[in-house]
Amino acid sequence: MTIVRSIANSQIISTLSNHSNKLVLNTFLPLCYGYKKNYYYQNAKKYYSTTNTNTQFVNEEFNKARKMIAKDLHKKTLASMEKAYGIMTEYDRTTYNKSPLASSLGSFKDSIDQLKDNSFLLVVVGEFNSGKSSFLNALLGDRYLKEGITPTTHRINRIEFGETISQHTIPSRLSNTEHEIIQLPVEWLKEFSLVDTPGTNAVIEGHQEITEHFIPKSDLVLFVTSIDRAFSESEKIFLEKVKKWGKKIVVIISKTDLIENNPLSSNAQSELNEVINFVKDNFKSQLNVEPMIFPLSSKLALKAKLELSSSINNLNNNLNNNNNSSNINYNNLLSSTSVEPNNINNNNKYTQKFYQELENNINWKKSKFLDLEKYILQSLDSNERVKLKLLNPLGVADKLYSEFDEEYRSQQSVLDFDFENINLAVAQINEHQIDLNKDLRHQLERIDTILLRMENRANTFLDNEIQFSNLLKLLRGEEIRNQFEKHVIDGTNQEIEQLVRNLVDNIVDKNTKRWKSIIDLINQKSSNKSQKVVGFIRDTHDSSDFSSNRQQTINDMGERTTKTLSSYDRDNESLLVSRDIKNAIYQAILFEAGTVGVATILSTAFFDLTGVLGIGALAITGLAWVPFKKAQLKRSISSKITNLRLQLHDTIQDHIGEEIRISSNKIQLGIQPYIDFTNNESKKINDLSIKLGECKDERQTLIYDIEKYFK
Ligand SMILES: Nc1nc2c(ncn2[C@@H]2O[C@H](COP(=O)(O)OP(=O)(O)O)[C@@H](O)[C@H]2O)c(=O)[nH]1
Ligand SMILES: [Mg+2]
Repeated sequence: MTIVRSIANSQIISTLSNHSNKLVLNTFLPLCYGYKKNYYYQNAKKYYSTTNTNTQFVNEEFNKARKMIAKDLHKKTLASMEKAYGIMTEYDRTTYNKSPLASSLGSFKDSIDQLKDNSFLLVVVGEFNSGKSSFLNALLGDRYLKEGITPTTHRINRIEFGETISQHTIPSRLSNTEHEIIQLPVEWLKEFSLVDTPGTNAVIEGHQEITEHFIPKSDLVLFVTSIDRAFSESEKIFLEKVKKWGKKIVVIISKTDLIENNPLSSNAQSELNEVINFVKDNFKSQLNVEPMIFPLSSKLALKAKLELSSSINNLNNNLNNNNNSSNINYNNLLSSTSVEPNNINNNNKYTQKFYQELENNINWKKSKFLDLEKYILQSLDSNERVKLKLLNPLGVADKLYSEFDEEYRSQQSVLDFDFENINLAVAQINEHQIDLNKDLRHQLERIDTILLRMENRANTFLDNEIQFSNLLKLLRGEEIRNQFEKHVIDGTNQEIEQLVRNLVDNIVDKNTKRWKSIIDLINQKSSNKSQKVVGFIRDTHDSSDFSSNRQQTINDMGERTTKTLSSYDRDNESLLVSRDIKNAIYQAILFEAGTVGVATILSTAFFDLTGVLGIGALAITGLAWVPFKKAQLKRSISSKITNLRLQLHDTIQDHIGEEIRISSNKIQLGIQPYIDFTNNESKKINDLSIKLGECKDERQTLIYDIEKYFK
């Protein structure tokens, strides 16, 4: 009502130029939405109902119910769309590489905002020079938009409601250009916003981007194609994009007067039909839709409206001159804040007069513009608009859902690779452990051999030394003991030490090699995929950790683990091990604490011998003890060596076995970030898929309801 009141305000009226008078006259009447809706709407409907028998009058109650349903569906659609937007934005935010969804998300947001906005966004698209601006001028009734090639036609023009005619620019959100905002005091613009676009094949960079930006937002797309080059290749490409946003497209074939005025054209109607069929067929085959097609001439339509405006003014003058009380004054008509019942007829008469005048106008008839105005006024009634408005974000959402499905598939295939890599790496770690343990067993066998040789040496020593002829030497325990140490024991520990040192070296070398082979395997397998990979580990609680994407993770863990693996101090470690071994050998054979060592065994044996000799029983049984003691010593040494073997096995198993476990763990820990990363990614994408699955179901239900209630 504000417009009406403000126009009623004489001050504003006086500032309105003739220009705006014409504007309101030519646009307000044919498209008298909103203001005194029932009155004008019914008038218009009655008017159209005489020409269109299909018009249905729906009963009031039904309308009321439908309004409530509309409100409810609006709420539900908004909630579902905002939920989906939230889910996808979060996914995009936590994705290191720019996700392919990023570009569509802005458009999705726009379409949601458009649902919140009350106005119905009609976006006029088509190639440069196809007649878009001229069409809007014809619709608005005057030349508000520049036609042809001028600097402003390079800009997006948004036409919206304003209390007075005004024009200003606002910077574009997407590019360096500006948008032209044209405000007109046209009542129906309270419900409609119009967007005039520069053209889909505009030569100046950035236009296409802007044009495509407005498409996702639009509630309805009016596609203008010129009759002299209808449905060109570039139009086809453009329309495919429009269709992907799930938009309803209405087709205008412009400049039909060109055929009629063509002196070479013998049968204009059949030529026109040909073009219509061509466009229709192409839409069907290329886009799989059957659009509404309006062939028209904006040039003739505007001409007719401009002619009419002057004749109405004359009519007003006449009426005012003849009867001032009739009140069918153009300005008065618009300025009525309420339409008194006794005025209705006059106004109705006026409306009718307007259309009759237009109908009688030869240019208007020829323009075929009426069909399109009827479509906007009548067919595109509030129900249809509710439906299209609700379907707008749902259509855009569908595009995003399919883009997500695409993303999901590609992510899954990368993750499959990752899991395969991880399995291979884990298998390698197991193999590594088996391999090292095999080496360990092998070295233990060699230690056994060394000990066996020592036992043999001990036996030989005992055979050679424990003899009656050697009695004196035997009695000097220290000497025999030194000899035993020198001939039997010495060298054994060095040999074993060397073996252990080799074993440790071997582990360190094999660790490094194995790790390298695991990393190579992961890198090599990943390199094919990593370009496409949208992977990362990002702690959502710690926004500083933005650097670790998938490749980074792999690189980092490579370096880190190589370092920890080579940080193993092989010299120190083998020194420790060898010290243990040395102790074990000497303790077992010679100085074993708490048990009887070799030396003790020997000296005990010798003591026994000397004891025997000392009591002078030498001749009797003494010598008979020698072989017996020798055998006893051999058995004792053998059992000592067996113990030693077991002890060495234990010691080496403890040290080296532990080292094998530690290094395998280090490798396992090395790939852990990659495992975490992959699990994390997998969980994220699957969670997203589940959540979006719910949104998809909601979308289906909503579409079903919208189609059901707003047929
Ligand atoms: N003959 C004829 N010319 C038209 C018609 N509509 C537009 N034109 C002309 O086509 C050219 C491009 O029109 P314009 O509306 O600026 O196209 P836009 O670039 O799509 O906005 C201008 O020279 C217009 O005068 C029409 O219905 N008939
Ligand atoms: Mg233009």
